Amino acid sequence: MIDKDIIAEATEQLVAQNKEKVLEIANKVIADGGDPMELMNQAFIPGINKVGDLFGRGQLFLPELMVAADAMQAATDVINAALAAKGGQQEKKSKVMLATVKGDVHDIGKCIVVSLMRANGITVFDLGRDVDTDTIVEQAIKEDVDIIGTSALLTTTMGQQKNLEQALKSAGLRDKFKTMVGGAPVTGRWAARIGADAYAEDAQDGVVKVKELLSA
Ligand code: B1M
Repeated sequence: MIDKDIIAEATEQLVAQNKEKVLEIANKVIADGGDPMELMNQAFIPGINKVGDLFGRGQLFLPELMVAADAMQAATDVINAALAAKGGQQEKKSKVMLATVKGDVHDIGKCIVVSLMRANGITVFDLGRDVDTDTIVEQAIKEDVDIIGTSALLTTTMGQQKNLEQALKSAGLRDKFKTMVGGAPVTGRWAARIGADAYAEDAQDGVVKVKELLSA
């Protein structure tokens, strides 16, 4: 367990957009053997959510949101490197493709999902962010993946997840792939409504859902 004062300090420094301090704390916690996902889930995600709330309420502006996002990205890089170092025997059988949908550049959460899946031995093809549906379908065929996962952080880009379902259906490919959706505004209801096979609330849930989909 990471000391609760360190957790509180990490959250506070992220909200204060202090990248240097955020990095210092992240590196120290990892060097001291702290759990990278505990630091992410208990400190940095609540911190960036607070930043998002302040931005949403007009108490913090876009330039500050961008500085906080940069600090969050730096912290995520440290966490992801620690997860990668933990390894994870790659299971060649399970192949997942992940992308943040077209029109959406939010990729911090998607990158955490990628890292945690890899740390759990899942082979992941990461297409990045702002990826259009045609590219997702083309690459899924090319890499012969089992699951296509999409992330959407904007209410205006969630529709891209529905477009993917429709594109797969029209191409006669819907049964070839399982689909999974995630992202802050995405819900299980949305997944059911668009016909996705699974919804994952966070990175851990993403790993669980991949395993469930592959054993189904
Ligand atoms: Co923006 N942004 N942003 N933003 N941003 C939100 C999403 C917003 C809710 C903030 C707010 O107003 N309160 C709001 C959206 C409102 C809405 O849609 N109704 C918003 C807005 C408005 C915008 C802009 C339009 C602002 C502007 O330009 N005026 C703009 C849009 C740009 C675009 O995409 N076209 C914009 C830009 C940005 C930055 C570039 C500054 C930056 C992103 C940097 C980056 O990602 N490289 C940014 C950030 C950082 C945020 C907030 C503050 C934080 C997002 C984040 O990183 N969360 C966000 C507020 C919020 O979400 N509370 C906000 C931490 C991350 C770990 O969580 O991504 O949810 P999350 O991922 C989780 C789970 O959702 C899940 O697992 C992850 C780990 O637990 N998950 C999956 C995610 N994908 C998954 C896929 C899976 C499984 C699980 O399987 C497929």
